[in-house]
Amino acid sequence: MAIIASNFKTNHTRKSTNEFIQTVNNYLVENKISSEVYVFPTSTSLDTFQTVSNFFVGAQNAYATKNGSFTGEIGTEQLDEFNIKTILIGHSERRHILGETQEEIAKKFNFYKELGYKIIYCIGEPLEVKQQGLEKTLEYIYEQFIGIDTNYENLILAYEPVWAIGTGVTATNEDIINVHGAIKEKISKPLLYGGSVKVNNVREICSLNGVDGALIGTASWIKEDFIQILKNTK
Ligand code: G2H
Repeated sequence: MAIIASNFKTNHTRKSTNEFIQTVNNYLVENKISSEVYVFPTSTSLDTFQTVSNFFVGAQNAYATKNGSFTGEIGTEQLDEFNIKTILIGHSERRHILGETQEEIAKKFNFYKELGYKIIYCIGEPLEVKQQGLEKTLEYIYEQFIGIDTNYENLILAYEPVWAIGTGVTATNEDIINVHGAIKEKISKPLLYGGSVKVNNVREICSLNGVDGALIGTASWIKEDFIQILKNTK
């Protein structure tokens, strides 16, 4: 059974999010889809998911706090209002654009772990590291596990090579198999692949050894495409 997750990033309004989820939810209700489906909308649309039943909704980000003075952030007091118990942590855009350090990421991980949240934890190397070969790539990735309890029961991992994110360049099957195989030897958790997964390659990627599903950005933002992705992986 594949795990399929859509990361909206900074896309969709409340109106279009609502249309998306109603259409996807209807499709899931009417069809026998065995995939475990996750959607990560923007924070401003988290409440629009209160009427759906057939998939999990998660926060793309939240601070390691219940509430307090953290301008621009949300905490568990806000997530609780919408019964959100799933969170994405360690996404490359938060690491590389928003400047989150491994220490901050580990703190966030441990905070949400203590509360029992399902965590989708992202790891992945930039291009200059990939170019140094598999050994260096794995070294870099293992550093992204510092401070992270990889035995946590509600943990799903996502390998997202930075050079493949939003670029249209998908990792090769060999890249994916090598990295997933190495991670799986050390950590026995579901492991998704992310990075330019598309309607026409999702089935093949999800069938590779060591791949338990996909975390998808760009190709999942149009509801018809996301439904096609679900069809291709059911
Ligand atoms: C990787 C992925 C979703 P995209 O960030 O997390 O995005 O599919 O656009 O590469």
